[in-house]
Amino acid sequence: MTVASGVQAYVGIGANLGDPEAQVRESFSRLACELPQTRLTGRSRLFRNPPMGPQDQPDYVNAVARLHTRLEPLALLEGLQAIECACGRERDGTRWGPRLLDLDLLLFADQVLDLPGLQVPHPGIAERDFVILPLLELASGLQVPGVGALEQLAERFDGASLVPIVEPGEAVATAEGRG
Ligand code: A4P
Ligand code: MG
Repeated sequence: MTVASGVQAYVGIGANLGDPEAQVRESFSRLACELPQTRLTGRSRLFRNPPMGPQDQPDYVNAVARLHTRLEPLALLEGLQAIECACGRERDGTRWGPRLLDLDLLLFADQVLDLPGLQVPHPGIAERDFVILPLLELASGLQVPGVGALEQLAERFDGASLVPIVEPGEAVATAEGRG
């Protein structure tokens, strides 16, 4: 099933087992290559941050991807779950438990959906600094349907618990700059 001219969709990426940074980077590549009728059009920085929910689990690395897709929402979710599986994600039923890779469909155009197995905007989006602040890097001016203006949602967070992960190339540039 496809949406004729295509729409913008945003995907929240999270990982806290294995090598979370590598898995998040790999998921960007997979989002770019493995989803039919879909292009990766933006990627936020990666942020390390403490777990929301049970605290006896490692820190997370989170990021957000922007897609342009002609898939219908449920087909896109299916594609995201296939990528989670390909990256070794196993579901043991633990709510907010540790994971190799989690891909959440945050937003799909300006749609509000409450379907069996798919709620959009993703529930809890407004309470999560690790979603709202990376999203802001890709979508300033965005209205989160049924929730509010992204800029206003972001004002509630100081970003103190989100530590940006420096790209390997950036680290070299900084070191050279000091020399
Ligand atoms: N589902 C419904 N709507 C959606 C949607 N918009 N996107 C259904 C994706 N899935 C959606 O998801 C459970 C079911 O939700 C799916 O079968 C799908 O049909 P899941 O990925 O199997 O389970 P989950 O992710 O453990 O559940 P949940 O409650 O969605 O967890 P969250 O909200 O993803 O939270 N702390 C930090 N710092 N960073 C994190 O990324 N993530 C979690 C998990 C906990 N703590 C975290 C982080
Ligand atoms: Mg999930």
